[in-house]
Amino acid sequence: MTTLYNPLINGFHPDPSVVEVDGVYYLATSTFEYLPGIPIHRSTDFETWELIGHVATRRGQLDVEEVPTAGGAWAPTIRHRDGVFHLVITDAMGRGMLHFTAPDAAGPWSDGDLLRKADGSASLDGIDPDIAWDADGSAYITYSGLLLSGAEIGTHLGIQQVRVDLGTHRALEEPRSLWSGTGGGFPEAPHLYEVGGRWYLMIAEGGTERGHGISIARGDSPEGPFEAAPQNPLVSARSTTRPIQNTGHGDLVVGPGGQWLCVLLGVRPRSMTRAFSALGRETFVTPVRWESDGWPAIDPVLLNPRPGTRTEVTFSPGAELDGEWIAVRALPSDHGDLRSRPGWLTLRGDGSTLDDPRPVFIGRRQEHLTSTITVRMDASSGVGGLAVRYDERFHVELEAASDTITARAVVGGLVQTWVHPYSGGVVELHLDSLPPTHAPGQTEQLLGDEAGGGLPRTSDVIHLGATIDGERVQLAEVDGRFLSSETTESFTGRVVGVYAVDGVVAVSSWTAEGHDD
Ligand code: 6LW
Repeated sequence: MTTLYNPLINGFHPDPSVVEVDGVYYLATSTFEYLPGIPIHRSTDFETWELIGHVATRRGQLDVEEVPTAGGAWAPTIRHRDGVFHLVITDAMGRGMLHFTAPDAAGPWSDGDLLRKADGSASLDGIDPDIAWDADGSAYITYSGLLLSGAEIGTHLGIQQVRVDLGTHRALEEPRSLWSGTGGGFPEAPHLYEVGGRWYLMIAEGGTERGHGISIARGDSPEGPFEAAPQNPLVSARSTTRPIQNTGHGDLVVGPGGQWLCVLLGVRPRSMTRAFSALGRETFVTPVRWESDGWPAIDPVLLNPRPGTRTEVTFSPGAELDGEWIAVRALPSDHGDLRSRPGWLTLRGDGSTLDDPRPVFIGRRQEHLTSTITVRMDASSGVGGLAVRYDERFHVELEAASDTITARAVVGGLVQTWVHPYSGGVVELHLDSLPPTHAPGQTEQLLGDEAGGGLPRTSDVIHLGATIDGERVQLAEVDGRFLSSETTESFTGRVVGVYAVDGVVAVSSWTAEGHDD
């Protein structure tokens, strides 16, 4: 019996799509302006997932170097046919709608071909492409007709579909409109499945926030017409107090033992009714049953976190940066150098800061609601530190310079700093995300009983500290709601990383420990 852990993949991993090939599952998620883009996780049992590679590992596959924040790699569909993996995605505000292929899901993947309109003039207009083939081998691209450029930016044309020639990557016809849900906003994330001789069109609707849900319709052909299921939405956490909210944008697969499963995105908000999701959108899974009337039923998404983890990263000579490192509009290898100083990760500042679109920053997703991260850093020849970021406008950091350590919170353009003197040299920096408590002076984090318990009033509290000459000092505490997907209005999530502003900054170890109890 498979244990379905939830989250299935912890940390910023939205818009999951999954395919089964010879009993092995391959799952892809969105990465927006981060590189490498589009991680592929593999599992043989749906319990243990391993990061095996990324689709976008080379410059030019995605045009994210210049995309605005929240642009870039949006919502993949991964499929497999005749020995080839196919992945379609939108490089939003970048290249457009793309088709990648690879013989092995671990990569290398192709450069990516633009899926063009029938006249060849430009990319198909829309997001969230699905790829499916009918019995004759015709390839269908079904997508969400949200316009992301031009005078009519923001206009939504509903769910659209074209047949494409995968040789020329041109549409073979003008887009047709398909069933677009039960009336919820943002019909998106369409996937087409042929099951038992019928075609099912599953979509997300209601927007990717609290109203999110999944609905389905069916017809005799991939082109429709489609008849809506009477029980839509099949899954949604809207108007519930479930710990996993915003559930939607899913993909179906036959899991181990023939059990149908739906992978989907969700968030784990904490606090009272207006709650905050520190980590952003993560990947979850839930069982699917086919009823006798030929409609699928999707179970509510139940919380079932894995045990906590401890990750230690050292930078031994000859090693490469592992695949969990990501960078903003750049590859981690553009910033992180393991050769100059053996045993250390060296970053060279170029004057840019975390407020800039391309900071000298490499990081890893915050994976747990309770998380402590420590780095050992030498900033004796530069200025740099340890940061948690959502984007350029929302970040919190500890920054070491020659004679000071500065804690800084940047929240939508508002800046607060706390400065602590030190004598320079190697320092340990600590960035902890802890549950709200009744710590002295922190009673505002809870509502209710002063003696203990009480209702949390935020997602978490970010503690910023440093160990200097063997002594730990606490520089600041920052309310975690300021770095949540709700406050930042972000499609991404928390990424914690090291950065350099000026000169040379080196890191000898990274330790991340956390749990979701
Ligand atoms: C994605 C859309 C959505 O393209 O958010 O929740 C967008 N779903 O389907 C970005 O992830």
